[in-house]
Amino acid sequence: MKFRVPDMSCGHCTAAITKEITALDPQAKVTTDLETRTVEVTTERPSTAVSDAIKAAGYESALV
Ligand SMILES: [Cu+2]
Repeated sequence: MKFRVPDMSCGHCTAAITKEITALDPQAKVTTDLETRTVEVTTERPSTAVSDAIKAAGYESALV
């Protein structure tokens, strides 16, 4: 699944988002792209749980 995270603007943001998603699912594969402000996540968890984790990091997201 892939999310657009408009306010993700630097390495601090990507680290915070990756940390929260990994807390949700330690097996998750997280790839962030600052250029397109997207986060690609490979996980068994539902997208709603992942977007909640991104929100917990302090960011709004939309499923792409
Ligand atoms: Cu940042």
